[in-house]
Amino acid sequence: MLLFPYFVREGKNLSCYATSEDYHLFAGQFGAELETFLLGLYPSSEFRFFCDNSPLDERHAATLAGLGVMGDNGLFISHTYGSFVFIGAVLSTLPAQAWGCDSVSSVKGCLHCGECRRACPTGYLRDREQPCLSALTQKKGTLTEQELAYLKKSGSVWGCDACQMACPLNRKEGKIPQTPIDFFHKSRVEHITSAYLDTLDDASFSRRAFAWRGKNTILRNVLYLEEDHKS
Ligand code: B12
Ligand code: SF4
Ligand code: SF4
Repeated sequence: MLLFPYFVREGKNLSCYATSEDYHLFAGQFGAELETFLLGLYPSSEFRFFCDNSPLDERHAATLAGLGVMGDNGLFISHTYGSFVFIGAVLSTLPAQAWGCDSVSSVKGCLHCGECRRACPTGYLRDREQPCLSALTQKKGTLTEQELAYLKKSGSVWGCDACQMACPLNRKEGKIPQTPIDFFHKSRVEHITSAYLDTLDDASFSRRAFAWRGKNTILRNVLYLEEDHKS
């Protein structure tokens, strides 16, 4: 299991994870190089890298690997960078003993302090009948009045970080540790407007993490909040 810390700064109206270019671009390139490296060491084995697309629950696997704890906000919280980490995995035909990885850690929980539940803008962490705002901002089509009310309350056009910003395990000496990975410091956008989306050609748009549901989905959210702001 591998972790890619990504926190630089909080986004103004979008989640931190989407402020740089799409992390799948970084992880994909990293994973391809790692597979080649491992194949060089063990030519008769097979290696396959995953990030966000593995058949495993990546949060659970990272906890079993001893890299951190499982948070009540549903996220994996690493010892060093908190929950602002993307999780990667390498699956291999090489026996676990050959990696020195033949035992697993016990799954440990977080502080159970309840800060994430209190901060959750839709109440999803208190009542699973409510939608998670992150999923809601990524939902295609028309949103209901209730869903639009959640959008308005949060002001987010993409993703949600409320349960992570509230979590005390994400702060070391009062600050959220910044990522040392250069990729996440470049090509940043921390406030999305319809004018900004207009400036993106198809190739630039496709390199953003908010592109995967198509332009209409994020544009719907942006236009709704811009209209609401005017009225
Ligand atoms: C589908 C998906 C989503 C969906 C569903 C989220 C979810 N919680 O599963 C949506 C679009 C909502 C989403 C949102 C986000 N995601 Co996402 N997502 C995934 C994906 C692709 C699969 C997850 C999965 O299998 N879910 C299955 C369901 C059943 O899991 P679950 O809903 O958590 O349910 C379990 C627990 O919640 C628990 N449970 C059940 N009832 C209750 C009730 C309470 C009160 C509690 C506390 C728990 C609990 O039991 C359930 C079964 O195990 C993974 C990548 C992967 N392959 O693992 C990334 C992944 C989990 N996502 C990630 C990220 C970064 C996010 C966001 C932070 C992005 C953002 N800022 O908006 C948010 C966080 C939302 C949250 N608090 O969970 C990272 C998480 C990194 C980390 N440190 O943990 C992952 C691992 C991707 C990656 N490779 O880095 N995601
Ligand atoms: S991402 Fe937002 S809406 Fe989803 S569980 Fe966390 S705080 Fe709640
Ligand atoms: S805010 Fe508290 S309860 Fe929620 S994940 Fe962090 S430590 Fe756990």
